[in-house]
Amino acid sequence: MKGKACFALLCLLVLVFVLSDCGVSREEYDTAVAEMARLQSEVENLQSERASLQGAMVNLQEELNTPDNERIRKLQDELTDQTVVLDRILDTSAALQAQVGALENELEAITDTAVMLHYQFETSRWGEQNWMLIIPLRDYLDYRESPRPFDNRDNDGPLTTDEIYHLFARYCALATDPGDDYLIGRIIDRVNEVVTVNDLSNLDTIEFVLRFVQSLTYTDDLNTTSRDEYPRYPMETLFDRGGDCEDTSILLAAILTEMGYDVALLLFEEFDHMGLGINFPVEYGNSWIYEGRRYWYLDTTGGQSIGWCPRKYVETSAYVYPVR
Ligand SMILES: [Ca+2]
Ligand SMILES: [Ca+2]
Ligand SMILES: [Ca+2]
Repeated sequence: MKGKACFALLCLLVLVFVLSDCGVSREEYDTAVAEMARLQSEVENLQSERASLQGAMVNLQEELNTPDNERIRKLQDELTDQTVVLDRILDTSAALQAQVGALENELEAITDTAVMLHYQFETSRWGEQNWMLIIPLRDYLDYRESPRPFDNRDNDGPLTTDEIYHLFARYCALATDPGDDYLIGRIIDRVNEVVTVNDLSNLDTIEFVLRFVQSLTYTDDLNTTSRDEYPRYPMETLFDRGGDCEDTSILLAAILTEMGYDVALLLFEEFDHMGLGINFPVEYGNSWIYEGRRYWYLDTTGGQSIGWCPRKYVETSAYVYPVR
C-alpha cells in the first residue's frame, strides 16, 4: 500500500508540473484526477482479486492433502497396478486361446483318422480267423453321442408291461440303424469269404456268425460306462470289441438282419438276460414263438450253438421283439 501511495503522489506531482507548465484548464485537470482515481481503484480491485485467488489456491492445495484425496490417490495407484495385472492376464489368456485353437486342430485331425481293429477268433470247424476292420473314429464318436433307450424313470418300482415293451422295442432300432451299414457290410464280406471257401450251409453260416460275436469280450455296463444299463450300437460293440448280452445280441441282430434273416431280440421276464432268436428251421434246442413264428435261441455270451439256452431260462417266458 505504501508503494501505491507513492505512485499516486508522483502521478499528481507530474500532473501539477505538466499543468502548471502547459497551462491546462481546470476541467482538464479534474478529468485527469478522476481518471487517476478510477485507475487507482481498478488496480486495487485487481490486487484484491489476486489475493483472493491465491487464497483459493492455498485452500485447493490443502484440500488435495486431506485424507479423502489421499485415498483417491492410493486408489489411482492401485488402479494403475491392477491395469498392469489385467494386461498381463489378457496376454496370458490370448496365449492360452492360441493353445486351445492348436489343440482343437489336433483333435480334429485325430478325429478324422480311422482306427484299424483286429479280431482274432478260433472255430473248431473253420479254423482260426483273423479279421481287420477299419472304423473311422468320427463315426464311432458320433454313435457314442447318439440317443439310446434308457430307463429314466424317477421311481424304482417295476416297469409295467407297456413300459417294458416300449423300452426294449427301442433296442431293435439300434440293430437296424443305417449309419453302420458299410461296416456291417464288411463283416458280411468276411463271412461270405469263409462261406465260399468252405461251402457252408445256411445253418453253418448262422453258427459261424454266432462264433464271431461270441468271440468278443464280455464286459459289464457299469464297469465300462458307469451306467447300470447301456445298450451299445453295433459300431460301439465292434470298436470296443466287447459288450454285455444286449450289446452282442444287438450286433448279431444287425449282421443277420442285413444278411436277410428274420431275427428277434428275446428279453427274459426277469430282465436279467437278453439273447437273439432266429426264425430258421433248426428243429432242436430252445425256441420262443411270436405271432406264429418260431424263433430259435442264439446265446451271444457263451460259446454254445444255435438252440442252446442257459438252463435258468429254458422254461421261462420271454418278451419277443422282431427286428425289422
Ligand atoms: Ca445297420
Ligand atoms: Ca446291460
Ligand atoms: Ca450294454
